[in-house]
Amino acid sequence: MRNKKIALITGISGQDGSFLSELLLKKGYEVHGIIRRSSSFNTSKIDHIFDKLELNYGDLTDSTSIDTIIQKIKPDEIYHLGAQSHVKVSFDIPKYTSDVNSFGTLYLLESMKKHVPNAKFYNASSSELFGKVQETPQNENTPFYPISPYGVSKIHSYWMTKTYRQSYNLFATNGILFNHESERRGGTFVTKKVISKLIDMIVYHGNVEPLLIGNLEAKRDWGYTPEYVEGMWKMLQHSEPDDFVLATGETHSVRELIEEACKQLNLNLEWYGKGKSEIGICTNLGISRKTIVKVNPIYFRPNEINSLLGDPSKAKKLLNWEAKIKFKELIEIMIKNEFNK
Ligand code: NAP
Ligand code: F7E
Repeated sequence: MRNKKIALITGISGQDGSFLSELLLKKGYEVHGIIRRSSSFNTSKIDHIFDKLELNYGDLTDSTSIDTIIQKIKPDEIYHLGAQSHVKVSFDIPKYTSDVNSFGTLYLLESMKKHVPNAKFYNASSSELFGKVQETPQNENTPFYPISPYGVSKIHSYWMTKTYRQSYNLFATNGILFNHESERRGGTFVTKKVISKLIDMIVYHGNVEPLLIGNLEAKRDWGYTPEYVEGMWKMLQHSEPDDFVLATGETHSVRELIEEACKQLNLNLEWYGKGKSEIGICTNLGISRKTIVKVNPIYFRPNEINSLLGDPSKAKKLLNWEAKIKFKELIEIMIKNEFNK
């Protein structure tokens, strides 16, 4: 009998992996993670807890490394968060995205079946599965209609998780998570990109290039990551494996995100033009009017999900999970933490 539960996290160096590691360490787990070899440091988000973690080199495209690690560690809980997680990039590298996101999940499930069939498995599924949405809001029963290589790769991963649950009686759960953000979000995702750039505007008195932005009208259900990793943990403590949506139940556009961030930063923003030529001018940054936002079509996607809105009522009822931090407070937290950095 082991005196500590052992957790294995794929994607431990990412946004969610870093917050989940902190949570599991606080709960007394022995936390192991899989990291990729990189020619430059890729552990900045977990450096503050580095000495408390057990890290193993591996890659989700390499079934041998996955199998060796699971056989060695024999985890009680596996949190599968590793992925090529950028939707726009998935249009540029669709095969690699599938190799990592679809087959990585399969390798983990096979290895779990072989070495630790009594372990619990969390699969990082995504609201991108809903794609061209078939109903609003989206819940666990809403039909899927993915429209990006990322979404399709995650459909494979979702169904493989469900198939292993049903065929081999594994405790394998899908968390269908809507967008969740924090100061640790990768810099190319829209919330982090907008907030860091607007803060740079202030710090450098407007002497920086404008924020180049894509589709201003796309709407997302944005929540705060620490709350979502708590939801992942709760899913694996539930009496049985299942599928759960985690979301705030609010949706806002990229335009609203920029407007709210400007408001909180006391930047007066005025929009001019339309479509590809739209710009945002700030009237109170220095003495002259300054263009701080510019639409740039290079950030448009070949296919776009116009709007996502989650219905998290199942998670509320069965897991007692609820997103307390909504849109405005999320932006407030991200701004505060960005300034502190
Ligand atoms: P993230 O910050 O992009 O982190 C992705 C992690 O996966 C990183 O640790 C990355 O390692 C690792 N990884 C990438 N390719 C790998 C490979 N070939 N082998 C091993 N590891 C690899 O993503 P996140 O925001 O934390 O999201 C966590 C998971 O939830 C992902 O599966 C994502 O698709 C899914 N998801 C996220 C959201 C969201 O809003 N954040 C919503 C729904 C679902 P490096 O650090 O070396 O790059
Ligand atoms: O885009 C629009 C963009 O890249 C959000 C991943 O964690 O959540 C994330 O995927 C929206 C889209 O996130 C820019 O077109 C406008 O409509 O921040 P994002 P995402 O694509 O929603 C899901 C749930 C995941 O599962 C993914 O792993 O913002 N947008 N202008 C832009 N997006 C970016 N990145 N950059 C722009 O300049």
